[in-house]
Amino acid sequence: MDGRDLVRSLKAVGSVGAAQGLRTVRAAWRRQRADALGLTPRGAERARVPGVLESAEPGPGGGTLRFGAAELRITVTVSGAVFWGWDGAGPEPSYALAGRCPDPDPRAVLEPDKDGGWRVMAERVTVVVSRLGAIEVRTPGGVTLRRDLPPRWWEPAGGGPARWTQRSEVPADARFFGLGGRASGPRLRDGAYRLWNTDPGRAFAPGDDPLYLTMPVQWVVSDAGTHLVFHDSTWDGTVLLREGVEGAGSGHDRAGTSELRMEGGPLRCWVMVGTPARVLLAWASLTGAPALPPAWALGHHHARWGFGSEQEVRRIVAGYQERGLPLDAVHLDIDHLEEHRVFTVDPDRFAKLPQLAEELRQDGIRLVSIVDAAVKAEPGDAVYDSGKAADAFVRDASGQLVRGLVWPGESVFPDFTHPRVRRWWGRLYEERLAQGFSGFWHDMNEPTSFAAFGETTLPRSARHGLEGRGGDHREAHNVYALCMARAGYEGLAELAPRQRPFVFSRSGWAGMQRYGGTWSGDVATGWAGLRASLALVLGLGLCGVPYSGPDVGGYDGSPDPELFLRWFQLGAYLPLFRTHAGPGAGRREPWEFGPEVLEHARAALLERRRLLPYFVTLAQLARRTGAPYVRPVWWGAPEERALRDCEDAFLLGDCLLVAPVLEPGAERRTVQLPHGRWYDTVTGRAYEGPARVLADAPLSRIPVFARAGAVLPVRGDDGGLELEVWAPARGRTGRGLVVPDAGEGWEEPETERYVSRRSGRRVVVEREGEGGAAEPPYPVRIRGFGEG
Ligand code: NBV
Repeated sequence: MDGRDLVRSLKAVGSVGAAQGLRTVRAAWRRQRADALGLTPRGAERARVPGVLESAEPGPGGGTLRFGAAELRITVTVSGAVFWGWDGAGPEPSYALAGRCPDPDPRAVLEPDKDGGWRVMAERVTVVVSRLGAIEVRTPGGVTLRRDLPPRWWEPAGGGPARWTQRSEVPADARFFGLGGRASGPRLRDGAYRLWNTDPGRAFAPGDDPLYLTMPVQWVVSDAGTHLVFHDSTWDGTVLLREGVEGAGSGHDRAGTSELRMEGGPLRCWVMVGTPARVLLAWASLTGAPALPPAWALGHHHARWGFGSEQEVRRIVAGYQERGLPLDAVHLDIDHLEEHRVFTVDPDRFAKLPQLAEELRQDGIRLVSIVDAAVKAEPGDAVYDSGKAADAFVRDASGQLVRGLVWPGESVFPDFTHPRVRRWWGRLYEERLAQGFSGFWHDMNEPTSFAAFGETTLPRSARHGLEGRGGDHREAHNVYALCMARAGYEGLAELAPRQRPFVFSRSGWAGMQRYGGTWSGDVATGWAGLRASLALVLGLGLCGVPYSGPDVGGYDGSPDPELFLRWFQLGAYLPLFRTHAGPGAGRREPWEFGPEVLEHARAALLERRRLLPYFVTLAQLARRTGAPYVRPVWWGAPEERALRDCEDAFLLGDCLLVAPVLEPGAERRTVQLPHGRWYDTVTGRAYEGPARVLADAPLSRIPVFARAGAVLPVRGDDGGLELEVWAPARGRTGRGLVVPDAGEGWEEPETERYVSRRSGRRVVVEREGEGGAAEPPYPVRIRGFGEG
């Protein structure tokens, strides 16, 4: 958004003060840019490559290899993940790691390889290093999954951080995924993907890159196997991807390539190899278990920028209730704040917020508050005053506070990379809790500042604490939101110790799942935006962030009834199911689109409510195993190429396959089914996979398939838990897991395991336990029986 657009939209939402503020801050911004340019110029640079291997020294889990001009340390850890770092880089300190680096695997040993190279052999992976510093990751069977060419550094002759490039080759048939939230995914085609969290400044669509949440986390899926590679540097960078080409007939294969260019930071990486489930388990054990959302956060959320008043909130809630539409949370955007200041409430329009919150809570509806990162720079503003006293705000190299322009006008930015500042910020949520809020929606934390010129974030020379190490914004930028999420999460856990915090954040980085989830930001209203919103959820899930979802209906425009409904139907199967839009956009209440849409939206809402126990289980399993709720259809069979290339369907846990309608006018669609029997959950019709089938997709529903044998927990008509069991194919068995709702505290309920099998003309379901199989403690409903 440029300066003029901003003034227009500020006026549109009634923020004339902020609009005037923009004009006065522009000049200051011009100075800030000059300061950004004031970073020591890089000047002449010298290129360096590792040189020739001179010596090798075995150590725990691997060892150290010394080259003529660089040193490489390799460690295989007990979690099966492999670490390597150049030039003395170790795994710590790291913003991504959940705790200390896992212990080295004592069974992994460094030993000589052929041609003067060395290798480390571990249970699930072999790493081979050539005498010039190329690194190959191989399966235990010896098939190459990735080959990193020797890296190259560019070092400023006058000193300062080195830039570096790492070029890698992957099998010709490989597909790339991940890199955080990418609108053009889930399969990342040839192109440049930047690693710099960015507010695109307008509603985004496929092709807009980067977005709010980038991560140097890459998945490579090929016939030979699956691996995740994480380059643990928070600096700005770019990944250039090029898929390979397989030689036709007698032609040669052209390997796929991934080239990472980093502006700085250590050259170190982690690699995880195995089935997708194993890879994410290793990733979650390294970077932390996903925070568990409370059950209400797995229901339906309704947000809007511009509810305007308590009366309006009540009116919307009543609209849901009168029509029998389930609603679990209402989100208040910046318009409920006093002059858009963080941690305030507009006393006129939201005079009795705690009372409203209590009323809603009685009806089973929670209030969620937006929390922006920036603080209005105005003496007298309580947050500003206390932050100033706590020396909490980002300064420039000369010691001046760095100022930007955000919704409240001229603003300053807490330095969340400082533990002391995180503690200060965390305590501010006390005010939100007193207002009755149950959840928190972090925004504008890339961080974003509306600049009239150049980049809309802080100057690169801005100083940050970086956990006491000190550094500038080039290093802190990408972890700013991660640290804000940590501040909020830890603050809330301390303020309300009996309650699990519920936080989700627009921006973030590797490891953010420890504190909460995210949403897809301002996705453009349109069919392309609908497609992008699924790509984001899938990509983020593979990067370890299982809880996310789009603004259903899109953020900016007015969806036609069909688009709204199709988006709503998709949203009903995504972890965060939220309708939301910005000012000037059409409304997003389901009854605004005519009676037919209302009826079908109601069906989607009721189905979501019925599936709530399944969502609760998926959330718990994500916490325990790292597996996202929403998984690519290749999750169980990454070697199946047709599944790798399927981008328009997803698995919801182990039991369901959801095939949303992503184009206008479709009344049926093709669906790529993985191996096994699948039932259309509405017609009960059975299909045998692997197959490409044509499924009915009338306006009333999107196709959803259940895996034969699946046992899934659902909510019965009386509100109690029931097991829905899809008949296993003859001679086969099935299974399912149930984790009962833990409430809002920290209790960790046990995972219940169920098996299903056929016995003559019946389907038998049993609970597995130490004392043998037992009757399930819930009513059981068998589906799909008789079809095959
Ligand atoms: O707080 C206003 C919006 C919010 O509705 C949206 O969800 C965020 O992604 N916010 C962005 C700031 C507006 C930027 C144009």
